[in-house]
Amino acid sequence: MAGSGELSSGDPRALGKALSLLERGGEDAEALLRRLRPRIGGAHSIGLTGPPGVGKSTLVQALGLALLARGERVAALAVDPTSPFSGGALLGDRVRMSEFVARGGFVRSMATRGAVGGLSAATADALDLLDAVGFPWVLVETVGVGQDEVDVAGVVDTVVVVGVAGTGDDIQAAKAGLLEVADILVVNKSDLPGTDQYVAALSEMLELRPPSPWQPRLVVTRATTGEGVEALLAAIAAHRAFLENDGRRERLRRERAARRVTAVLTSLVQQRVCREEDTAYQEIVEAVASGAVDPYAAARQLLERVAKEGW
Ligand SMILES: Nc1nc2c(ncn2[C@@H]2O[C@H](COP(=O)(O)OP(=O)(O)OP(=O)(O)O)[C@@H](O)[C@H]2O)c(=O)[nH]1
Ligand SMILES: [Mg+2]
Repeated sequence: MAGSGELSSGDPRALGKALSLLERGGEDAEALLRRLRPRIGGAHSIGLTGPPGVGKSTLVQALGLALLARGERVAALAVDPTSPFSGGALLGDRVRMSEFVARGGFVRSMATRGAVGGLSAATADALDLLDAVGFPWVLVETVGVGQDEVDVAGVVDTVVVVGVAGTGDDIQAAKAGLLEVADILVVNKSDLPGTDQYVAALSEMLELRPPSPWQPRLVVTRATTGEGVEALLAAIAAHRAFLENDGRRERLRRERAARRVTAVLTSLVQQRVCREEDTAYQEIVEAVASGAVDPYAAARQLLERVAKEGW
């Protein structure tokens, strides 16, 4: 992509184009990431996840505004695993984030598409780009409580799981394993009835956890008025400081690198080996379907064939 060398956090149009390029994937995307690589490493990313409608976008905007008011540059990514569309798709979010954008915040929506390595890989690429162009803070909103959200949580530095009182969503989130990956738990809509009891129940649950080097913080917010947002920023700062200790950030980087390589490798192998138009592939799938060959032997045969043919 011509001119990508001049990509900067102050040029939303060029950034939007570059993010679209990453989303599409392919050689140009890889070349862009390669060029950006030396500039990566300064950003802190914060994932906000939780059930639909709990106030994640409102909270992202409130956090974004608080950071902008401190003179920081902030980008927000809205990742929607359920939508095949991107760019302008999450119109609701655009509206909810209009003040953030008016004050110089950068917002972008991302969708699943067919990214090599899946949604979490695409998100990791987008985070690299936003990091490299100089955003010190990147906020990532992910909608839902499924495996995609848990995967996306694995690519951000600080995971904030957002819930509200009285919906039973907490049980759903616990089932999906989201509470396990939370660095910070937020109870939003503190103006709703039942908030105190919900907070008490969550605190109890946190106390019952086995001790760990980082004990998840619990923060109560009212995103629509900004109440509790400073406390949330303080909890984020505490988690960030925690990561800087004892080489934790380096270890995290290493773990993530391993996961990313594995995700990309898995996709590449699948793309090369499992081609629906390939008759040898079709035959072996048929053989498994009819019970003549077991799936393990089939997979090994396919791998061996490609290894012989060359990649
Ligand atoms: N009463 C109350 N309403 C809130 C609060 N925070 C957000 N809301 C409202 O809750 C609704 C949903 O907020 P969003 O920020 O869109 O929630 P979301 O979690 O991003 O929703 P999805 O992206 O659809 O999952 C909006 O009408 C907000 O104005 C709050 O603290 N109190
Ligand atoms: Mg939202």
